[in-house]
Amino acid sequence: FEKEFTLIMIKPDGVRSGDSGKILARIEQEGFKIRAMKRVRLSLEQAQQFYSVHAARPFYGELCSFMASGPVVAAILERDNAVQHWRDVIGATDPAEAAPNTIRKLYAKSKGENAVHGSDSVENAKIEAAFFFSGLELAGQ
Ligand code: DAT
Ligand code: MG
Repeated sequence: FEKEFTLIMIKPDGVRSGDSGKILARIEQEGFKIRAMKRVRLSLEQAQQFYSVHAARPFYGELCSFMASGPVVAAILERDNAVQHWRDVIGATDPAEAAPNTIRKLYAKSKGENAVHGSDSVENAKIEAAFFFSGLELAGQ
């Protein structure tokens, strides 16, 4: 990619509530290029692997079963400052604390079911992109 990228997900609650289209429109309004995208349902084991950094946290079990409860939309988004810009667009983890007009303020229900994911660093964006997408899927992007 020419610019920075981040790995995002529309989580099962966002897909279930029919907000995927609005979130994808927001992605393009914010100047991101969608470089790869897929809709997949994670197994419990895959959710546990994706969130393994949180394995010791008390909410880990609940988080992983929620993430495996229905399909997610995963995408690689490219833009200047992609990681931080997406974190700004989604807002705080807890929608009650998220700024006005952020995706979590608009669409999330709770701290646990908060509509979207975003990588927290450029390094983790690479790891998370490789979790969802193969080199073949990214070739020619
Ligand atoms: P973020 O998704 O904003 O990067 P995180 O990495 O701290 O937040 O946590 C990952 C996910 O775990 C988060 O999106 C929702 C869930 N989670 C975090 N803190 C929680 C809590 N206190 N109670 C329930 N779920 C929580
Ligand atoms: Mg995080």
